[in-house]
Amino acid sequence: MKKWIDLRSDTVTRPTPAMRKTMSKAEVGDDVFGEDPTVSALQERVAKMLGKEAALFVPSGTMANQLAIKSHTQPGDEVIIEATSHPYNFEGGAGAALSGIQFNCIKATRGILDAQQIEEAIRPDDHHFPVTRLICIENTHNRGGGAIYPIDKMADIYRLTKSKGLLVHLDGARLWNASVATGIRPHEYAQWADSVSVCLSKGLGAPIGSLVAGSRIFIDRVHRFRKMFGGGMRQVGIIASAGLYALDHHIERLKEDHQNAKRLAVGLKELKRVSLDPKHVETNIVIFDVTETRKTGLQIAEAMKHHEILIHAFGKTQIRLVTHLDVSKEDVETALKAFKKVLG
Ligand code: TLP
Repeated sequence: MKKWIDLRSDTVTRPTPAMRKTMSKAEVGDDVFGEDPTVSALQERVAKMLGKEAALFVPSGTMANQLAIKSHTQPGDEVIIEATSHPYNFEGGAGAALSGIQFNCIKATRGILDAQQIEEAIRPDDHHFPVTRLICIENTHNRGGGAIYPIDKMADIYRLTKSKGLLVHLDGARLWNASVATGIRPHEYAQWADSVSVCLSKGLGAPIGSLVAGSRIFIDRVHRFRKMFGGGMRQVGIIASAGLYALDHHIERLKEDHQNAKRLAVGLKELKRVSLDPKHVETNIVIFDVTETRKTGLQIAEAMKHHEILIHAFGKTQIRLVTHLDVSKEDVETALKAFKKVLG
């Protein structure tokens, strides 16, 4: 049977045989009682990698972000965030529904805000206004085409928030990609945020799992809200072991995904009616515009299915491709040939 090439997201990876073998041997216990040794090991490992006092294992990146927002804010507070960010656009309105916050969305090129833009958005201390409490940033930035947050910008934002008594949450679902691409260690990025969420089930290839990290006091609050959100899990050492395996074996290889994404971008650039700049492809995400093809993203996605390739239409005129563990160099060449037929 021919294998479909799935470029829709790095969430589609399947656990490798070696990962499954590790999972089958995992030691487990009831993690709601704090008795799962594998979960505890994963939490300690990730806290250490991020240079934070503690970390908590949760089912998804969405829950990780929303627990952070809930734990940092009070209902009625305002959270400053970039307009195309994940927590604002792709988490089902959870910020309003679960934390009663409102987002103050700022537009920024490729998702990267700078301190000055944030400073201008911070509300004055006046009872007419909501209280600005939290800044959320995303590294890498999904809708920004996998853009890496320059660490100097993160540092400037963090320093600004400290001078104003505010907090920073970093959505680091793909922080591993940023780290591998730049050589900057995860804890070096994480020092510029009060809390960080990271995912194991995207580029790292685990079937499930994210973590929230921060100070011990903050993680105690997150733990309480995880219970409230129904995210307390029992013998989940089975899945935590997949996460530990991924941290050991699947971080360095993200470089291959980045090379594959770059190759896709360079190949697509050769097609006349496609608009993208390969130098903007810094990690494993390629977003390009198809307006000039006079076809919609959805029509192109349908046409690519005839070549057994799955892609993601973003709005009417954009397409997103994401490279990952289950996409080889050869798959990329096959995909480029198919794009040539569909768009050339
Ligand atoms: N992103 C998914 C979809 O939800 C769009 C994807 O295919 O890219 N933060 C960022 C930056 C993300 O990209 C995602 C997932 C999440 C958080 C949420 O993670 P999950 O899907 O585990 O809730």
